[in-house]
Amino acid sequence: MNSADDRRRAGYRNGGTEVKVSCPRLSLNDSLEGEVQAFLTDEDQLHTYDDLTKVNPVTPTTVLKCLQARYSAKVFYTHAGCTLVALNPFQPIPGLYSLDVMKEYHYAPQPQEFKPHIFIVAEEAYRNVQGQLEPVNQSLVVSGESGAGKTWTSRCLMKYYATVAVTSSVVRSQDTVERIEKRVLDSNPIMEAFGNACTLRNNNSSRFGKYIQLQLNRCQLLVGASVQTYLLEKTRVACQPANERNFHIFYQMMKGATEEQRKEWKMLQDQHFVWLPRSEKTVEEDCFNETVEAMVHLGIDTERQNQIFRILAGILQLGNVSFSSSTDESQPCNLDEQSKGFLQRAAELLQVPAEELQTCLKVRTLKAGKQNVLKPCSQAECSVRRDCLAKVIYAQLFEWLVTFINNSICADRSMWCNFIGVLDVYGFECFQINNLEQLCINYANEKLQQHFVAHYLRAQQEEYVSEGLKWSFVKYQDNQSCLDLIEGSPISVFSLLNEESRLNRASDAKMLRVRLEKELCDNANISWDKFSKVPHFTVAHYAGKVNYQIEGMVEKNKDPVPPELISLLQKSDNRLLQQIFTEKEVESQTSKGLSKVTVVSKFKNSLESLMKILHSTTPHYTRCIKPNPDCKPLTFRKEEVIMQLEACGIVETIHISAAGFPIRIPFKSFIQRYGLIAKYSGSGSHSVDLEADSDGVLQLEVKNVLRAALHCLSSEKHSSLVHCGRTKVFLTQAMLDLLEDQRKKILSRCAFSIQCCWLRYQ
Ligand code: AOV
Ligand code: MG
Repeated sequence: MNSADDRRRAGYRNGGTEVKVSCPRLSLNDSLEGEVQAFLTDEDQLHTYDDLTKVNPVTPTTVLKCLQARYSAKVFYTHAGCTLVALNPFQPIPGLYSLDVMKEYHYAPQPQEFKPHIFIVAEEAYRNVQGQLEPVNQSLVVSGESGAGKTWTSRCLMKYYATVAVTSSVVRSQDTVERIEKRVLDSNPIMEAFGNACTLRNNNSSRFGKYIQLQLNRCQLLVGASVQTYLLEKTRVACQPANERNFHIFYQMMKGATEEQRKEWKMLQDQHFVWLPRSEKTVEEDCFNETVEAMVHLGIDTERQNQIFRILAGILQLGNVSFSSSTDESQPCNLDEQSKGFLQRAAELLQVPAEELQTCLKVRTLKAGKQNVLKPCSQAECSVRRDCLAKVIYAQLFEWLVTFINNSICADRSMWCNFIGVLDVYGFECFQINNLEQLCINYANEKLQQHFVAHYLRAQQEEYVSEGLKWSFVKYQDNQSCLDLIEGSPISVFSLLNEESRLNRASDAKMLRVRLEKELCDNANISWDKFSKVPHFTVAHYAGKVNYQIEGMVEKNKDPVPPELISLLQKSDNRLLQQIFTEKEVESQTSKGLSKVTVVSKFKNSLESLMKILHSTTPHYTRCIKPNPDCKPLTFRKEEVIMQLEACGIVETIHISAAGFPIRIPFKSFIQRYGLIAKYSGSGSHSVDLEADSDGVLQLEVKNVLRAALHCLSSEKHSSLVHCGRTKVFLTQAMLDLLEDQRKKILSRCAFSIQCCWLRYQ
């Protein structure tokens, strides 16, 4: 017995037991109404069910009720077969993640016997790494919508390993032990400062996806880690949605800088920066020291820090530069006095020549043969170039930080043999307006869902096999057709988008719309509303339909960076800027490489590498659920939760279960309830292959009952509605109804006879 599924199968879990039977013997007191309730979960007991798949019947409604009952009882974790569902408490729960609790789960012979907890998942993965025959890498996939608790959960998992995977008796330099676990944990505040922001949905929303691999040596000790990030939302630097904020680091600097730093970074105490909007929410901004401390631990020295903060301060100054059109169209735009000052300061902080910066923002250099032709940009174009400069600097700085962190925490390949990966990615998104970002995010979720379903089906199939059932899920249709629509070849949304990006046509949105309609009309997963004013296409994802706006998609996919801006940054006296832009071959400059470097191509490639890693590991899924949109404690909004259960595939897996045999009744309970059918139907035996070959007494009795029941129905076809396993009977809902019907008939017949006897006796 090596896997968690095996242990669960063997009934190791406490609470939430199988089916309860309340009617063991035929008696006058048997109620004829609502008896099937005996097999269905008692609503008063719902909160005791530790596994949603054990609720009978397994339907979205019962699952929802169970989660609600548990949330009210302040129980936040529940298993759903091989998945863990984590409800966000939105308040600190004292002791839930304490060191003692970690130890309890870590040292327990069977942690699965304890209450569901994220530490069970952590510990299971930790034990699985060793494997029985050979070590197996593990992946912990954490998903859920914005604010559901993915990052919190990922941090919990990292803390768990940074605690249990270092307290070994193996003698090592204390210094190394402290340094590595601390450094791994210190990567969090840095990445969150630079990659998280306050949004409408979450005060600390991660604006990038992250996969961190915790590297373990032969003794299962944490010796290092490596981080891979995905799709940073760089547009936020220059454009923050209404009532949302820029990345935390800017606010931390504004609040935490010393007087001296403020002077150096040209940030006055209450200076207004256009790119630093204040939202109505109160946000924790006092983390500057923590971020700086983490930087120090990871080896970012004061000089480097200063280069980083000067760049960030330069970006803020850039945001205050605004352009006004020139009266003469052949002349570049103008800057008012204030903007000139901001531009000057931006140039000083970015350490580039101010004149050149101004020209780069206002004038485009076009190639005409061997000659360069200068063309003044319109007011709007100037703003686009300014934003583009800020975005490219921030994105490259973030990438540099991730590389630096990796160099600092990654162990030499010879030092580690296995890893546990933690994946914290954005969940399925469906907003009022969805564009390329949402298409990429939802595409990633489709990929993960496919992986999840395959894993889930395997687990289900394994249970059937261990019970001696031959049934298989061949009929189940997965989401491949949606993935084909998005990324398939030769024609898909991505391929058309890339082609339009390469063709560089003026009317790209119109062309894209026409081509999507014409070339993908056969795919059932895409549709259009021909009467809609805003051109869009609708994709039917596994989690629901999403409308994607076509306008702007091609441009976003091209993500062009004017080469003049890159050359300018390469000339910077800021050593860091110089380094990141010289080292980086800016791919978009070469038209040849364009198809490779479009946003979707890059994203598809990085996702494919991720999927390859996931496929090579044993996955563990945690689905975080946000019980209400206002982030309030103790508030459970059913409609919100069911939508999330749908979006994370729990409902889908419930449907898959339902496609098989959603009702599983242990032999003993089955006989107690339906034994009367064999006893009172007076039927002979009916030849049905019940598939089980074990000769257990209980199994024979079950077979007798089933024979009797099926004989009454005198129909062979019903035999496919039930399977007799080694320890349980597997039933479809239809079969359960039939058995209940028969039972009811027998009960009323008996009740009638007793009544007659009684009357006669009278
Ligand atoms: P997310 O990662 O899923 O959203 P977070 O992990 O940032 O969500 O969680 C949002 C907030 O919920 C946290 O800041 C905590 O205040 C609270 N929270 C989450 N889990 C717990 C818990 N187990 N106990 C107490 N409070 C919790 V996003 O990154 O926006 O998709 O991008
Ligand atoms: Mg997050």
